[in-house]
Amino acid sequence: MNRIVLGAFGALVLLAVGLFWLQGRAEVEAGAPPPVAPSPRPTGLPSADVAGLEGPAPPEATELSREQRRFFRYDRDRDLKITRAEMLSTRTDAFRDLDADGNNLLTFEEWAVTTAQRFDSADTDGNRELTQKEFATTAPRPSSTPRCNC
Ligand SMILES: [Ca+2]
Ligand SMILES: [Ca+2]
Ligand SMILES: [Ca+2]
Repeated sequence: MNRIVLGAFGALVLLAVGLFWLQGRAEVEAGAPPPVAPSPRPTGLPSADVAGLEGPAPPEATELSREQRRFFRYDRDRDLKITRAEMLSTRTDAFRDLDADGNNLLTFEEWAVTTAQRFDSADTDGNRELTQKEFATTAPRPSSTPRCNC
């Protein structure tokens, strides 16, 4: 008999807790602000009245002076100093073109290669001398573009 009373009492306690929980939840929902209605979305393209307004100027690179450009042509590592090697490096390709055997020494024959080749091509009989007729073939060709008489 005690068990039945104790079970009924437990069921009543659980029922009371459930009612209390439901009532509290209902009060929280009643105290909440009403839901905000979503604002209507604009249907047209966005626009603004910008008459009389001026935006900031876009960034621009500063123009280097002619002397600065010449300086940076030599200053390969951009340390704002030109070493002797940097200054002479512009001549390296031309030197290597002349140094036919690649020994980093320039003989007279290597240095005068253009003239030597011109002599060899003009010396048609191969006797290591040029006649007037052979020498005439070494004359520079007239330029196809007219010279300016400015
Ligand atoms: Ca440098
Ligand atoms: Ca050489
Ligand atoms: Ca000859």
